This record gives sequence, structure tokens and C-alpha cells, in this order.
Amino acid sequence: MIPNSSRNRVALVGLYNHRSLPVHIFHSLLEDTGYDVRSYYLRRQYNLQRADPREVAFLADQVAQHNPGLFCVSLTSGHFKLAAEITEAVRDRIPTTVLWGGIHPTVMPEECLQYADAVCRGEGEDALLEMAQAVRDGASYDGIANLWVNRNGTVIRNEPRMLRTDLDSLPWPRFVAPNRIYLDKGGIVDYEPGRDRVTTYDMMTSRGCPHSCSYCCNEFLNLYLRGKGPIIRRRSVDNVMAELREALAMFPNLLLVLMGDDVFSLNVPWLREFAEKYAAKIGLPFVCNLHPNHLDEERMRLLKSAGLRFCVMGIQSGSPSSREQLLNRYTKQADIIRATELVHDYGIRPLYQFIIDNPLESDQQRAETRVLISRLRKPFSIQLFHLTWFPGARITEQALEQGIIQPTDVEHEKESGYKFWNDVLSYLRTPEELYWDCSYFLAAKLPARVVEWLVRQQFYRRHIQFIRWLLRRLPLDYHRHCWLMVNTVFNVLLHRIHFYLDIIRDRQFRYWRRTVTDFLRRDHPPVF
Ligand code: B12
Ligand code: SF4
Repeated sequence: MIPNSSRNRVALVGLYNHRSLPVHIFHSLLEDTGYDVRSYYLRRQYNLQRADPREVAFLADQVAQHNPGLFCVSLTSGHFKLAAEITEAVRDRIPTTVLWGGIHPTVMPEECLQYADAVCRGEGEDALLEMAQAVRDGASYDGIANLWVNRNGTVIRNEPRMLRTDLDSLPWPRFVAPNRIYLDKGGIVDYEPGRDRVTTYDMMTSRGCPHSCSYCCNEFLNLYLRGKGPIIRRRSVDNVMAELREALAMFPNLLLVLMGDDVFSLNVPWLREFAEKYAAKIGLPFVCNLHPNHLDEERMRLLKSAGLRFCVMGIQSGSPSSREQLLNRYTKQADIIRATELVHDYGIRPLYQFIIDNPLESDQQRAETRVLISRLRKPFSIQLFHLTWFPGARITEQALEQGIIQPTDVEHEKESGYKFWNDVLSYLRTPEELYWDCSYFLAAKLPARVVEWLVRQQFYRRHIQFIRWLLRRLPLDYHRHCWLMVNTVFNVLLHRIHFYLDIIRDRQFRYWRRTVTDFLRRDHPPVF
């Protein structure tokens, strides 16, 4: 039985993402609606160690002290087991209603309902507000759209609601504000160490992606939400500018804005307005995700003029057959080359991402990836991601059906995220895996002919550990990184100078306007 004093209290938990956008947005939303909210962020982004029982207990103790009537966890698949442990630890301490949300409960609701009283499938703002209100009023939450509810062992499956189109009406995250509690190694830590030391800002200007790649959540979401309104929605440029202006005022030393949108360049008219206003009002370098299918001369020019310095582009495989038949990505080889040429011509530093360790790919298809990498105009960086078997993804279903993987290989069981953050070129990789890893990195640095010759040599296969060792140590990119740093610092300084000049100009203008107005208002003796 939840005590009356707790009904107005809500706790939110974000896992391995101290800047979790949903959790920070929900915090603002609930706070603005009058709830007593606390949010807890267990470990920071890209941390690799799994939280131990001591940390889980510490988090549960913190939550128990607040004693919320509604306890919410936001989770991706890799953190499913951790979310279950935290929830059980909290339930051991206090009576509370448990709501889970995020991509994993969206895809695997029934499994999550073994631990949560309700799960939110899809977007959470409205469902959460209604659930918080129901808990506060002691009313039933059984019929809330988007929620699946465990009512005494029976699952109540509510329909998804229409998608929220007016994203401007949502509050912004407030990363540094009271009642946001950052936790690590069994204690409270300061991940956002004062406003002056925050140098990057995470934001999203849109929701949804028109593509349905077989390994990505959007394939599931696009099917599940069909008929529920437009999938792709974007905030107005003015709303984005207002958030960034507030961010700049709050964090005066910001160096870079990280745009998390799935594909940033989708809408050209929006981009035109964004480019003009961002350059004039914000002017900070930013980084965003681009897709080869949505990039042309005009978009690139706009992005560059806005302040794009770095971009991330998913290519995933250099083999057209692998892209189309396995990954469900319909991008022509020529479009990839054209997009990367554009990025190069406009002086943007790209990071191209590829998916490796796909057991459904043949060696021939992997070799095509190597050839494509070596054909891309240098310099660029590459990032190799292991194919992670996310539940509900089409490629996972396919591999399960074919017996290529077992249910224990699927991410919520395997928790590979803890071990697998960019461990390519690690000594733990097998010689066969290293053969491919190293050849991709070499292809990003050396001419195609040299790489193709090298990988055919016995020496290459026999001494692959030595080549791995060399690749990890040789600062092949050293001078470019230095140049990039200098470039960034220079841009930031320039931005600061403009900023202060604007203030001075503004003050001067106000001073002269006041002087002239005063002069005109005064009673002057006649001149003659
Ligand atoms: C931006 C992004 C990132 C950014 C996060 C930036 C930030 N400051 O938060 C970065 C680059 C850091 C990142 C990292 C990772 N990401 Co990521 N990321 C995304 C992306 C593109 C958008 C997520 C987002 O913030 N959306 C905006 C917010 C407002 O919405 P949302 O998260 O979708 O949540 C909505 C609903 O799910 C629901 N909801 C969410 N939580 C809760 C909780 C409650 C209680 C309720 C009621 C509702 C609810 O309401 C929200 C708003 O309506 C998604 C793909 C996508 N399009 O969704 C992948 C995605 C979430 N990432 C994914 C992965 C795998 C990762 C990493 C593990 C990658 C890695 N190898 O390190 C890490 C893990 C991060 C973590 N600990 O969660 C996967 C997760 C797949 C899965 N099944 O688990 C996704 C889905 C992409 C994919 N492959 O399909 N990511
Ligand atoms: S383009 Fe990117 S975000 Fe969109 S479905 Fe494919 S992988 Fe997901």
C-alpha cells in the first residue's frame, strides 16, 4: 500500500546515460506539472563496467529515502537485467508502483511485465503524465493508451496513441539542476561538474526515421506505429534556437553541440531556416548524423554554413547485396561515393560507421566493404560496430530462425554492450576477426592497391597480432587530430569574440540611443 505522502513523488532512473534525453525531459515535464521528482543516473555514457550489487543497493537506498509513489526506469535492451535488479531492490525497500519505458519495454513488453506493474510502449510523455496522475489520485491506470499493464498476472494491452506532432510543447532537459542525482561506484558523483566545465550539449530536433534497417529499432517502430500519425516530426527552428540560447546562457563554455537525430538532413526547407538562424544566433560547431540518401550539394552547403564541422555517416557495409538483402538498406554504391565526396569537398571531418562480425555476410561481401573503404576520399575516420542482436529486429529474427544464433545471444540476455564498446583491434579478437578489422583500418589509410596486395600476403595473416599492435600504436592520424583541435579552439575563440563584440555594440548602441533621446527630450534654449 503506497502511503498518501508518497503519491505526489516520482523517481526516474536512467542507466549508463547521464544525459538521457527521455529521463531529463520527463523530469522537466513532471516538475513543471507540480510533482516532487528526483532522477537518478547510474553510471555515465560509454562506461563499460557492469554495476555491482553494492551500487544497485546504494541506488535503491537513495530511492527509498525519497519514497516515491511511482518508480520509473528508462532502459535499452542491454540493461534489462540491471533494470530488473534495481526494481527488485527498490521493491524490497518500499511499496511503489513500477513503470518501465524505453525501446526494450516497447519491443519486449511481456517479459518486462514480470518486473514492472506497467510498461510504456512507444513515446512516453503523455502516458507518464496520466500514470503519475492516476497514482497520485489513487485511480486505475489500466486503460492508459501506450501502456501494457500487469493486473494480477493478466496483461492488459492498451493501443498506442496518436503520435505527438507538436514537439515544441515539450520542455527541454535541464541537465544541471537540483534533484538530478548522478551515481557511480556506490556513491554520488558530479558528472556535470558545474556549469563552467560543461563543453558539449546533447539535443534532438526531430523524432523518427523514414528507413527500416533490419538491425535498428526504427523498423519495429515504423510498423508498430503505422496509422498513428506522421512518423517523422520536427521541432520548429525557433524552438531549437531558444533551447540552445538557454543552453549557452547556462553553460558559457560550450564547445560543441551534438545533434542526436537519426538523420539530420531530411527536410530541406527546415535546414534552410536552421542554417540561417543557427549561424547568426548560436554559431557553435556542431556534429550530426547524415545518411547518403539524404545528402546533396544544397544540404551540404547549408550544413556547412550553419557550422557543421564533423559528421557521422552510417554506411554499414560496402557490399550492395549485403546492404539490400541483409541490412534492408537501399543505398546505391554511387550514392555513398557521391555523399562522401561532398562531405570531403566541404571540409567536414567525417566518421563513417560500419557493421562488422555479421555471420550472415560472406567473405566476398566483407572484401567488398574493404574495397569501398579504400575508395572513399581520405582523410576520414572509421568506426566498426559489432552486429548486436537486438530483440525484435528483423535480422535477429532471421538469424534465430536459421539457427545462426541462440536466444542467449540476443542482447537482453547476452548484455554484450558492457564488453563490446569498440573493442575492435583488441588482443582478445580472434585472428580471423583481426584479419578483417585490420584490413578495414588499413583501407582507411592506405591506397586500395597497397591494401589489396598486403592482405593477400602470408605475412599479413601470420603476423596479424603484430599488425594490430602497430595499428593501435601508430599515431596515423596524429597531425590531423592536432589540426582539428586547433581548428575547434580557433572557431570557439572567434565565436566568443563575436559574442562580446555583439554585447559591446549593443551596449554602445543603447548608450548612444539614450544620450540622443535624453538630448532631444531636454528643453533646449533656442539656438538663435
Ligand atoms: C541519440 C541516441 C543515442 C545517444 C544518446 C544521447 C543522449 N544524451 O541521450 C548516444 C550516442 C549517446 C547513444 C548511445 C547508445 N545507444 Co543510442 N540511440 C539514440 C537514438 C538515435 C535516439 C534516442 C533518444 O534519445 N531519443 C529521444 C528520446 C526523447 O526518446 P527515446 O529515447 O526514444 O524514448 C522515448 C520512448 O522510448 C519512451 N521512453 C523512454 N524511456 C522511458 C521511460 C519511461 C518510464 C516511460 C514511461 C517512457 C520512456 O518515451 C521517450 C520519449 O517519448 C536511438 C534510436 C532512436 N531513434 O530511438 C538510439 C538507441 C536508443 N541507441 C541504442 C544503443 C544500442 C545505444 C548504445 C548501447 C550504443 C553503444 N554501443 O554504446 C549506447 C547506450 C546508451 C544508453 N545507456 O542508453 C539502440 C538501443 C537498441 C536496444 N534495443 O537496446 C537504439 C534504439 C538504436 C538502435 N540500434 O536501434 N544513443
Ligand atoms: S537510417 Fe539509421 S536510424 Fe534510420 S532505420 Fe536505418 S539505422 Fe535506423
